[in-house]
Amino acid sequence: MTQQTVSLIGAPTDIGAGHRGASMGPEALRVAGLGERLSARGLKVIDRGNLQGPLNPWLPPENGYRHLDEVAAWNMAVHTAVRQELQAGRIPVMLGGDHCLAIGSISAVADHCRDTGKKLRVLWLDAHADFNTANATPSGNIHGMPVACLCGNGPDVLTGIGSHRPSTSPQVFRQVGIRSVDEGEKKLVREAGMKIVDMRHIDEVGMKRAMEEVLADIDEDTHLHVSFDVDFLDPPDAPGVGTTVRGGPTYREAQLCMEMIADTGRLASLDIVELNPAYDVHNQTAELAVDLVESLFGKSTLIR
Ligand code: 5AB
Ligand code: MN
Ligand code: MN
Ligand code: MN
Repeated sequence: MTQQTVSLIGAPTDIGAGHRGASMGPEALRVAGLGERLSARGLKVIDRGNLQGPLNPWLPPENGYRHLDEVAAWNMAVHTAVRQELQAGRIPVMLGGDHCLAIGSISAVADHCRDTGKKLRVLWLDAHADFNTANATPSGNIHGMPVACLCGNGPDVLTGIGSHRPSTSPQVFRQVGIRSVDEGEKKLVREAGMKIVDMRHIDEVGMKRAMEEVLADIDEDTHLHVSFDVDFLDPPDAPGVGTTVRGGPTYREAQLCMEMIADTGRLASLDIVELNPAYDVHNQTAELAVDLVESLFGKSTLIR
């Protein structure tokens, strides 16, 4: 098999979040050894450094959106960088930054899939559904809206990123680990038919069966994108995020989730987002994220 190349793309901003500090995420992941660990997996790793964008002006929301222009600027930079790496045949790994940046990365992946005739599947690993709109949001924070924007439900400056509006559709997504959905957002996910494996379902059937369901219709034509919001994990293991929600997957459950994704052999792009070193303890959440990403790229106990 030819050696795969991974491109690390830092997007150091907390422009879409309600807490400051996710802007330090890319460096914390590097310090935790992300590049070295992926190299040790046999991947070629290129670190593209960090993208640049506007500073966080830390202003209140306007018309339901906080920092809309700045969020658009960051996402355009992410879109361009991710698109470029995909066109060069590499696996882009976008290091957030907050989760609003998935608008840029996933719109780029969707454009790439249209060009190459691949079928896009997005695994959204998160405590939250991130399907809010200006009307439904309790906060105005755009990191709670990327899935809606990617499905065409959002402001023009965000839904218009990339060559197709909407970039994608609810059918493309499978959400895993969900345990916090706002009142108005619940109606939106139901109406959209969003496929959500919530924590109750994982409690009931176990992570193994839940992931079998999620991965069932992945085939050799599938481009698999994983959007890994670190608040997916259980807060005692992963305190370094701005928006903790108790009752997430345990360390073992999260490992199994990642290993089963790796087994498909279809992982082609990744976001690691919402890591917030300002809330972390000795970089433990970054180290845990790196550990899980190794599993996502195929590390297992007895093979390789
Ligand atoms: B994250 C909340 N639903 O919209 C909102 O971490 C939280 O990217 C959003 O999943 C959390 O403000 C966004 C209450
Ligand atoms: Mn999220
Ligand atoms: Mn989240
Ligand atoms: Mn968050």
